[in-house]
Amino acid sequence: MLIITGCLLAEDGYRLWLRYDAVSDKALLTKYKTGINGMIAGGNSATAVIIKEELQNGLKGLLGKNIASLTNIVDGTIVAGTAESLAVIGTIFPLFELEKLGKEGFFITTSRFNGKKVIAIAGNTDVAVLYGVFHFLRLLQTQQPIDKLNIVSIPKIQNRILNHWDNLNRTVERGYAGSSIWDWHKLPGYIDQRYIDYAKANASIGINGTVLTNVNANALVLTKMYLEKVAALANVFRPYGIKVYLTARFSAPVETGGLKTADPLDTQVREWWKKKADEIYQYIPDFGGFLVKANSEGQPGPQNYKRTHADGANMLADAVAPHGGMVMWRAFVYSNETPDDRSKQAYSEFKPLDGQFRKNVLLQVKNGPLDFQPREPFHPLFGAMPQTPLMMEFQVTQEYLGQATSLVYLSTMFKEALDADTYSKGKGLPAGQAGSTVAKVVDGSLDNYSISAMAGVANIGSDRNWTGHPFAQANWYAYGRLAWDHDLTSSQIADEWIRQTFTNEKTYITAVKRIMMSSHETLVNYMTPLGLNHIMGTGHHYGPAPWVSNAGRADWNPVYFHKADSIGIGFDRTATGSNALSQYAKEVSDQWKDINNCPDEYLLWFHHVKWDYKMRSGRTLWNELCYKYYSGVDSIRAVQHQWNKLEKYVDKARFEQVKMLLAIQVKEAIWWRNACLLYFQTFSQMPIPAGYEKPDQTLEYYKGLSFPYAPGNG
Ligand code: GCW
Repeated sequence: MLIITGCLLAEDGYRLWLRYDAVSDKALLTKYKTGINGMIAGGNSATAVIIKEELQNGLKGLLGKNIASLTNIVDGTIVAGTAESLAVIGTIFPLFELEKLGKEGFFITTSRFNGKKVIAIAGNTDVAVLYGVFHFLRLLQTQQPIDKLNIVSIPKIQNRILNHWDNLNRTVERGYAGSSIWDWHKLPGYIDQRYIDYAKANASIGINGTVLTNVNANALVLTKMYLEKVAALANVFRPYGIKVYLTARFSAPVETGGLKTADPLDTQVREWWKKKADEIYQYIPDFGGFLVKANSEGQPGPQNYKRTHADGANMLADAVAPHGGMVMWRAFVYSNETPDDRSKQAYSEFKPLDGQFRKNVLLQVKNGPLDFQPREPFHPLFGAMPQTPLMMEFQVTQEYLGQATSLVYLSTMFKEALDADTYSKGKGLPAGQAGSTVAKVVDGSLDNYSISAMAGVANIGSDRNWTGHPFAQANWYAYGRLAWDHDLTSSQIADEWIRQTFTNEKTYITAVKRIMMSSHETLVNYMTPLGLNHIMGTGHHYGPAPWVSNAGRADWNPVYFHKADSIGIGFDRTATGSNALSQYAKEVSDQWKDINNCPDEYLLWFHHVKWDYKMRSGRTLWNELCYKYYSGVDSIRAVQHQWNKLEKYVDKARFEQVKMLLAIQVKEAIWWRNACLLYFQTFSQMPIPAGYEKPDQTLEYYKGLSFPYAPGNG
């Protein structure tokens, strides 16, 4: 029998990917142990203290020996610091080399100093060195050779931010992992260990900002009582290189400031925000700035006063600018009055405002034009506003992707958006040139943005394992790693994550990586194949409800999005329909406008397709739809089977958790398949092809299900 040390202990998932269990490969362990004999970490800052502790704790766990803090270099010394904090760093790395790293980049290099072998971890700031230390520990955790290191790593995006949709009453909008980790009531006096561990986990993947509060904002967080609490959190996060941001409720001057208006061009209002910003910076000198959801889904905004989004954003930008702060203004808007295709509205609203924003404003754009659906084409704003820094907003929490019960690795979905080619004319590229990817828009390289950022809506909560589903940790991890370097592959990231979170055992890694890499496609197949979208239950978005037609407004209804009728299914967004396609560069719309050319993935997103339309596969559309739904269920059943074979590689606790969750996921997949096909069949009037198992419930049964207390409902 195979004995795997370290993984048969009870695991509750709290340690995330920072477990630092003993290196299981004995030969490698011996190499590591002989190669690492001491450490010298420079500096006295709070960050420098963390660097020392992290190295010592990490190495103790991984190597099973205490690594002494030395004063003199011996063979096998880790030297970690900046040129200022540690002279040896300045000797090993010429200044011009260090300069290339900027504020956050790091080197990890094996070198010699006075004839002694050293492993040098260097950066220009203590936080950069901390990033390097975490990377070094990652090398050991993933059992990589360390005898010849020559690593240089510089983040491609400056601001790598988590967005918490956490409310002051500790509920979390679209949160599926318990309640908010921010215990506002006990702050500022009580500092939960979780805050420190949260900061550490984020720093280990390069996340350097956190928006503490929901974009559906509460003005109270900007009052003195809460600012003291926010400051306490900021103090915890600062040494880990993490800045705190808050959501700004646009009507705060009225709600908490006693003013009669929140008009962004009103002098009193502008003064109020300036004073508010000054006050915030007194509490939190390195406050990052504001995130704003305005004139969207009932949130107040400048349009209440007939002003533009630019007027609103610029007012806040002027308030934080003297302190070096920035404003992230969300592009997720769609109006009550506009009858136009909802997916077009953000572009229509913001594109004309290009060039009108202050330098410290970023427009925060969701990956797709609608709303975090399992699959969307990229948002047409990317590439369309060369004079405005656009930042990416991904949703890490799985609102529309199976919530807490589904194993879905989101990295492949994130990469799909980042790698998409906008064909926009970037500086230095002729119009229509391939290679103007969304990633290059976001990292600023295409249009020379002076600031760049990425946001991920967090999936973190008070559950012991942070994210509810043990595999949801991978999405937090992947988000951070991609924000640092969007060129990493999803497979690489999965590999790292599995090794650190579970084991370095090859059989396990290969099997689990395969499960993760296909998990998104599997979910798309059994939920929203061929470009379908937004057919989830109303409000909570749990489970299928394609039949709903009575939601508060037309464009909240699934029937609005799938448009099934006796002829076919899908939303015509070509010139004969809403012409949303015209918002993309010609090269892009040319690929998608012809029904025979459009990739299957986006077919029903852009076209209303006849039920008997002949697909690439040779099947009719109806049969293809059946095929997709059935293969989605088959795939997740196969995953269940594969997981059961991995029992011996996983600790009992997590093995059983995933096993139970997969059983739920299979049930939910069958529910999705049956409910959707039975419903769409009422239009197609075509049979589910022979050979497929028949739905075991009626459409009426599925329509009758209700979930009054489904979690995360805003
Ligand atoms: O997807 C929708 C969610 C809302 C959310 C909104 C947004 C915070 O259902 O809960 O509100 O997106 O992104 O603003």
